[in-house]
Amino acid sequence: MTGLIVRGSNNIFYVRPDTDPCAGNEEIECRIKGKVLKGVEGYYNPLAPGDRVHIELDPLHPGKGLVTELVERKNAFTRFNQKGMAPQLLAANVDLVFCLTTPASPPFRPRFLDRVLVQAERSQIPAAIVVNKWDLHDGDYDVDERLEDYRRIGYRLLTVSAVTGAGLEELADLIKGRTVVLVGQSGVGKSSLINRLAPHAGLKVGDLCEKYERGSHTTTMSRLIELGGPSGSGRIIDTPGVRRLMPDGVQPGDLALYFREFAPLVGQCTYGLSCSHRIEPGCKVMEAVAAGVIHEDRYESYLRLKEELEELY
Ligand SMILES: Nc1nc2c(ncn2[C@@H]2O[C@H](COP(=O)(O)OP(=O)(O)O)[C@@H](O)[C@H]2O)c(=O)[nH]1
Ligand SMILES: [Mg+2]
Ligand SMILES: [Zn+2]
Repeated sequence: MTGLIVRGSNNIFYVRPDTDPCAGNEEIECRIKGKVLKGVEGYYNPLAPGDRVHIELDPLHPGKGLVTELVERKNAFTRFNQKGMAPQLLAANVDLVFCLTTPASPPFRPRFLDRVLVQAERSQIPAAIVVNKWDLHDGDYDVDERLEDYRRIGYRLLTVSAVTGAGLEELADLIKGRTVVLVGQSGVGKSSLINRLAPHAGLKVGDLCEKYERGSHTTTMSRLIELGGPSGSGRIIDTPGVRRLMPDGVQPGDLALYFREFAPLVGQCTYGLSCSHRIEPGCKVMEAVAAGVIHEDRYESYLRLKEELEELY
C-alpha cells in the first residue's frame, strides 16, 4: 500500500495511507525496511514530509509498519546541513515555497529571505514571499522599499496577519490544490498562520520548545498539515528549526544564476563566466548595481553568501 510521509524523526516516520485501513485519520508509525532505502543515498535524512512511499503493515502491531520503497520524488526543498555536511531534506514534492518574513518583531531580514529564494531557484520550485505580522507594519520606508524590489524582480508578494486575519483568503487560495512548504525564521508566525488556516492542526505558538530544538539535529524534521474543509484543500509543510539556511547544491561560481535578476547578465561580463562579479572591470552585474537595476541590498546578500559558499567548498 502507498502513503504520504507527514512527519518523523530519528528514523521513525509517520505515514498517512492513501486508503485508510481503519477509516480514521490514522497515521502509521514506520521504520525503514532493512535500514537503507533505495534512491535516498547522500542525504542527511532519507525521507521528508511530502514524500510518497510504499509501506507494509506490521500484522502483529496495529498502527505500525515498514517503509519498503520511495516513490520517485518530483523535487525536494533542501538545505545544506553544515553539522552533518550533507544536504538535508525539508520537504518533498513541493509546488510552491512560501518564504515567510515580518516587517518587525523579529525585524525584516532580507539576508535570510535571499537564501531561501536562492534555494528555491536552485530546486526549480516557484517561490512567493509572505510578509506576516502586517498589523505591526508602521510604514517603515526601508521595509516597503525592499519589498517593492522583490515585486519588481518578479516574486509574488503577499502581506498577511495571523492575528487580524488580513490577507488570509488570498493565502488560502494560493495553497488550494498545492503542496506548499513554509520557510521562515523562528518567531515569524509559521505556527500561528497554520493554526489560522487549519484550526485542527493545534500547533503550539511562541513555544519555547523551538529553542530546545535548535541544539539538536534529531528533532528538526518538518511536518505536513492537510488543509481540509469547505475552503478547499491543500497541504502545508511547516519547517521548524531552520535558523540559518545554507543553500544546498550551489557552487560559489554559479551563485549569480540563482539571483533571478542577475541571471540574464551571467556570461556577459568582460571575463565571461569566470567573472566573480566582485572586482572585475567590465562586470555587467556591478554595472547593473551602479545603475540601480540590481538592488544594492541583493548584491550585498550575493557577496556574503558567495563568501560563505567559498569557505564551504
Ligand atoms: N502581531 C502579530 N503577532 C503575531 C502574528 N503571527 C504570530 N504572531 C506572534 O508571534 C509569536 C511567534 O509566533 P509563532 O507562530 O510561534 O512563530 P513560529 O516560530 O514561526 O512558528 C507569537 O507570540 C505569536 O502570537 C501576527 O500576524 N501579528
Ligand atoms: Mg512554530
Ligand atoms: Zn561580472
